[in-house]
Amino acid sequence: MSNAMSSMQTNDLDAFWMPFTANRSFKQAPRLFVEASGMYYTTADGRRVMDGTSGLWCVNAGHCRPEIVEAIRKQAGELDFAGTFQMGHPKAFECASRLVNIAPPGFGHVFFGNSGSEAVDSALKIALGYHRARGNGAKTRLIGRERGYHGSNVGGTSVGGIGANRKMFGPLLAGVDHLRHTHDHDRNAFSRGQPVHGADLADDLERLITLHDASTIAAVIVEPVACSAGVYVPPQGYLQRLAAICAKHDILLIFDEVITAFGRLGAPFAADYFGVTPDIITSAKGLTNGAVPMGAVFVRGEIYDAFMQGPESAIELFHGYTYSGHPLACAATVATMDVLQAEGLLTRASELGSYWEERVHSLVGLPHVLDIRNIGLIGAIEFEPIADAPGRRAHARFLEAFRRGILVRATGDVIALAPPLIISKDEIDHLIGTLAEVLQSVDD
Ligand code: PXG
Ligand code: PLP
Repeated sequence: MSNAMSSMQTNDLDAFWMPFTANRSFKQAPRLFVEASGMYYTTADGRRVMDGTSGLWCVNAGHCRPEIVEAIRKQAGELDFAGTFQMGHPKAFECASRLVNIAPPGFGHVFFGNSGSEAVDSALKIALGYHRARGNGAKTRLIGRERGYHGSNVGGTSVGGIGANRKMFGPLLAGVDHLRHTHDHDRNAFSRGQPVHGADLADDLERLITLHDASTIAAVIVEPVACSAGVYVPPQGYLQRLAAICAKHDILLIFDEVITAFGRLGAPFAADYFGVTPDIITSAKGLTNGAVPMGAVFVRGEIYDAFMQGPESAIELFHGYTYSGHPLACAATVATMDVLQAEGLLTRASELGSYWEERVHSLVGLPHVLDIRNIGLIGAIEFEPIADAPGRRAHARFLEAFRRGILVRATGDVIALAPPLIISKDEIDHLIGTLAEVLQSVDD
């Protein structure tokens, strides 16, 4: 028995208030991982479970990659912590330089936090500060989108568009509004890649501009592919149109690429994949391959330059975190970029994409399947909801999949898939084949 397993038996599960979890039912029948390697987790009772979700969409290069583990280990023994407020350490600068080298053209500067949520709140504050620095202090409204997920901090929750995540917290930030979501089941069900219908939904921004006036709007934040709420792929032309409307009205466009950055779609960033250039890009997760918490905000040169005014001795941005550019996170990021680049993982999803698409769509016709969506190495299977029990159908399939040795993610009535980018075709067959058995076997 491993140490981790024996200590679990003496552990009390009560103290840890788990995030986004049904704590009481989990603690009655816990699902615990104790080890991981490559495509697989090992459970506390010694079973191997194939990771169909890259952890929580973050372990893009596979688990416990020796190069990343070693870089973290070395850094921890060499320089455990050094702040980055009026001080610095070389790894943070090396890390930032590496990142801007793979970012889309024009994104020459990067700000660090510790999570996607912090990246989002940083990006929103940078957008507000940018307009103010240019004398447009009335541009303070923030626009999100229905079904968007931008993390759990107050700013991200406010621009987020998932009702369940908002309703227990009251009004949140003032001056926020939301675009319509882009999902159109009737016209786009079973689309392969980007749906054909719905570019015109970007015009919903014109409606909000009419309502609030562009002179009050600072930024629009959207996920290029809305993953958390159930995988909504942008209709063809939608992002281009949204970017054009933002540019016309001096509204900053923020792409929240916490999931899509670092290869998930088959290009380094979704901005590259869709050929649309936002003003700010948020990222996290795959940045460190999930091994150390880290978030990063990429900004275009004009944005950074707008802050670099006034006396050179003055602080330009009154914002930051104790752990902005933490040495361990920076070491993990540099090692992750080494692995992603050496193994071609930033573009591997484009090579596997059509195989993946075929296999994911092979689930059509199985019981209760209402829709199937895919892009890059992301897949989603949506089920007809059970009346009065939304989400139960996907959750039951998630549990049965775990029992059969594959990890998938249930969100609402959707099962989402996003395996590590190292997955082989045989492993795709195993993942989808097992999921097909699950869909055939659950009787509800
Ligand atoms: N923005 C986006 C687009 C995200 O997907 C965040 C911000 C917040 O990141 P942090 O690191 O603060 O969690 C996310 C995170 C799921 C799932 O299963 C998705 C996320 C997190 C946990 C679970 O869909 N997305
Ligand atoms: N709360 C208190 C009392 C603090 O002193 C600090 C940081 O100095 C924070 C919150 C913010 O913590 P962090 O910088 O880790 O986000």
